Amino acid sequence: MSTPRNRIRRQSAVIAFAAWTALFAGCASTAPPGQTAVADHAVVHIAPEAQRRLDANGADAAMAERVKAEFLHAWRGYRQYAWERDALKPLSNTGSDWYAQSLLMTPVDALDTLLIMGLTEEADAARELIATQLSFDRDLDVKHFEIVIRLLGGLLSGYQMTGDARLLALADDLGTRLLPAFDSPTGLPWVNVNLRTGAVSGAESNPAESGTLLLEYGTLARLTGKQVYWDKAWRALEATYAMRSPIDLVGERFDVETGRWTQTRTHVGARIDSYYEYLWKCWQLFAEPRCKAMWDTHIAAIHAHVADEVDGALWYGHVDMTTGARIAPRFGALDAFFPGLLAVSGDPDRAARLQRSAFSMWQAHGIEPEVWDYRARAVVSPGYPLRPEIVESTWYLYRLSGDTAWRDMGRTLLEDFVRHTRTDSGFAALADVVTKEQKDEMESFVLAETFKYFYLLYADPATLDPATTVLTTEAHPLRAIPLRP
Ligand code: DMJ
Repeated sequence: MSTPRNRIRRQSAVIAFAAWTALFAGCASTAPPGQTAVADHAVVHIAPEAQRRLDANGADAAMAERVKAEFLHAWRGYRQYAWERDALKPLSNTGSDWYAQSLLMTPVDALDTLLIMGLTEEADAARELIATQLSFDRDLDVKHFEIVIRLLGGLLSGYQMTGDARLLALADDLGTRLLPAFDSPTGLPWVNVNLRTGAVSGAESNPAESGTLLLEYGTLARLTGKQVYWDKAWRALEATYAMRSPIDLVGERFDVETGRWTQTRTHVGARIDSYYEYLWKCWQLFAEPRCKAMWDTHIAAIHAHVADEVDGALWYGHVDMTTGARIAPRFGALDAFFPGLLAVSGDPDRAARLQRSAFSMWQAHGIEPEVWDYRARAVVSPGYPLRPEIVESTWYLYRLSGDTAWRDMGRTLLEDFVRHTRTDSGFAALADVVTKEQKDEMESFVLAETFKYFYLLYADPATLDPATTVLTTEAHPLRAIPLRP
């Protein structure tokens, strides 16, 4: 029914969409000849009844403002106590760096969240800092995977949303400096690469680190016209897939020089998680059918061997990649991204069931642990570094169904999160979710991901459409434009 309230909601949705499209204007003209936008390629479908519910619900403005205020609390803490450093230490009110010199992790990771929340002044300050102070000409051995997902991803989304060519130039310079990481006998990337010399180290890697690269390098290839970025990341992805077991699963660790597994335990969590995520999202972003085929192979095997039913609840545990034999009933904060991936890839029933399981893990102590034994319902690893994954899944479930039960779940998550982790200057990781003892750490992904997903859950749904915009594993939004025609 067309009530004045609904009309206003629709109008604000149109305005928000126009604003989002404008944010991405910088990338609109950069597609090489013969390449087209992929609105008709959309592989994420929002059912008409879900869309009606989303339109009727609109924004929960009070909750969105509350999230924004909490985000600003942390951002201002970073500005006051840790400006120009990699991260804020939220108990001692100082800054910390990953390496001998800062690479501005927090501003680069947080820039697109500032833009999405409409915090223009703060976003401009962050962008000027990045454009004028960030240099990758440094004698630093950096973690290839982390630098790709946090910095390369953040620079690319920042460029696409602002059109600021300085961010693309930084991304291109960074990409060039990172490429030696792929110079192993197998094409699987070394763990570490020196930004100035290209020296590499760290032979024992894992599928997440070799398979969570294509969204960023592929987008960089499209924006710069340098095919080498796509080719290197593609070879690493294919090499990872080629190592799958006869039952189509991948293990937890391998050697990049030999291409042999050094740990054959498998699951959907740490060291594997985002490899699966990028197979689906590669299909979504680049319309690359080989990614879809790899995804189809793996997801069937995951349901066949990794899924576990316990007292009517769905979990995904730890099994052997070769035999499928069960090893341990373990799930955790990182695994909690999987309901979101199931939802966006078109499996809403399993997604909802697994999300309820993950929420039960959260509720056991009012904050989720890093690792949880879902049979004994006991904490295995007690830390909580303010991870976003369970919030990410809550957003996907809401955004694809319009069911406000997920917003209610998100409210509990937010209240618990703020109650147990807020400090005078930001939010502190927990050393132990049982005792709630805090640690002097606030990872950059708190501002890149955790608060972004909380905000999207309550903002106008037109703020970000998951059918046309792909969020990287670090929640950096990239537009769905293919690499090839
Ligand atoms: C982030 O850096 C990314 O989401 C990554 O894929 C997994 N770990 C953290 C957040 O928990």
